[in-house]
Amino acid sequence: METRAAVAWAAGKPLTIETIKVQPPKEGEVLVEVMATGVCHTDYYTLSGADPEGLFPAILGHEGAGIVREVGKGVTSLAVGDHVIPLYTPECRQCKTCLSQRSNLCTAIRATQGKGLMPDSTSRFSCEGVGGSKDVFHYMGCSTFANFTVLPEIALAKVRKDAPFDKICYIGCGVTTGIGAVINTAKVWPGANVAVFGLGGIGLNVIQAARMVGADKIIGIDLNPAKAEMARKFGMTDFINPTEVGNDKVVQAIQDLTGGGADFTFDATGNVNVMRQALEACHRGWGESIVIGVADAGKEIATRPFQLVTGRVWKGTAFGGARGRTDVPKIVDWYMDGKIEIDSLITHTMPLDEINHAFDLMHEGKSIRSVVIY
Ligand code: NAD
Ligand code: DAO
Ligand code: ZN
Repeated sequence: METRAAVAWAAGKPLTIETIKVQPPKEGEVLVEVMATGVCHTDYYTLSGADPEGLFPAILGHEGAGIVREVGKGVTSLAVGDHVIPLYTPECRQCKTCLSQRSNLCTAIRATQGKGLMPDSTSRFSCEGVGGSKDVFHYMGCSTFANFTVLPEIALAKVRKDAPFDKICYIGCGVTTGIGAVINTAKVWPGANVAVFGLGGIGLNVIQAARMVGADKIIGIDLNPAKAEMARKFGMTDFINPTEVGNDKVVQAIQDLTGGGADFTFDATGNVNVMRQALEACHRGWGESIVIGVADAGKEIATRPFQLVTGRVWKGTAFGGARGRTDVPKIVDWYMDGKIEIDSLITHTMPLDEINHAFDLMHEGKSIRSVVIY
């Protein structure tokens, strides 16, 4: 079939809207009509060329929601008409990692997904370019910047049909990452003191989850004071602007507010110096720091080992530790039941033709999340 897609032809070049060909789903695969997709920093990171694993040409996008239009042979858990959220972290329920129940990093299709291909090592996308038709790579196994995309069955969470696509697409990455980091990875307890570095699309979801589980102090840290207002609405109790207090005083400021350090801290900036501050702002003996931010290629983290010897714990989280097919439908329910807020985080919507504007808004710090509605 043919469909419209925003194609990334080369690093550093804007996406262009093209008519592409999509091959039908093969065994174990599903054709999805994408109804809405968020535009996330990770899409831009790859488009910019900074991602050493970025492949071109590709169809980016990994934060979508849509409807199953066709199922391949052997698909049993999904049927035509089901509403789904694509998962860049699949859940096969059969690999060593899935069976262990210790991690969400399913390995079933990891090798081919990382190469921009479907599990049989081919692409379902092609496009006429200079010099004829070219195969186009998949991205994070999702490619939600195409109106129709193909995914393995194990990379789709089936969700309720009354949930609005233009809101729940954000559960495909940002919401689940922030909320899952609190609930699955840190397991923040009621009454805990929490500090969140970076009050963007991820940090705000960390804050709302911390409030949901009954955290006591929820301290937000951001260089941009304009971020404080929204963060307060989501549950932030105290704000620290490193520029105002002095960057070298941030850890002390958190220790002062919490009587010795936070029980849990979260990095949602991707800056390795901030990751160090977050670790060192943890309470001696038990504080845990969760790295959510993805640092630029080649960056390394450092602290004095004595910080760990004296009981602080450094952890990371991918997709909030969520097992997508199991946990994502529950998060959709939380949204529909009013337990979590999404609407006000989606600050901009646009048609596919204007997708490059979403990147402009991101860089100008004007958006929390932009959503493309097909
Ligand atoms: P964002 O740009 O919306 O928010 C980042 C915030 O950090 C901004 O408000 C910015 O002002 C603030 N900031 C930047 N430098 C700072 C500093 N030195 N001190 C304090 N605040 C600072 O980004 P986002 O969408 O919220 O994503 C945050 C990070 O999470 C990114 O690195 C992204 O790649 C990563 N991420 C990780 C996962 C995962 O599964 N681990 C999933 C999605 C995104
Ligand atoms: O299993 O090794 C693996 C790959 C896991 C990929 C998880 C990606 C998490 C961070 C990506 C952030 C953006 C959306
Ligand atoms: Zn698995």
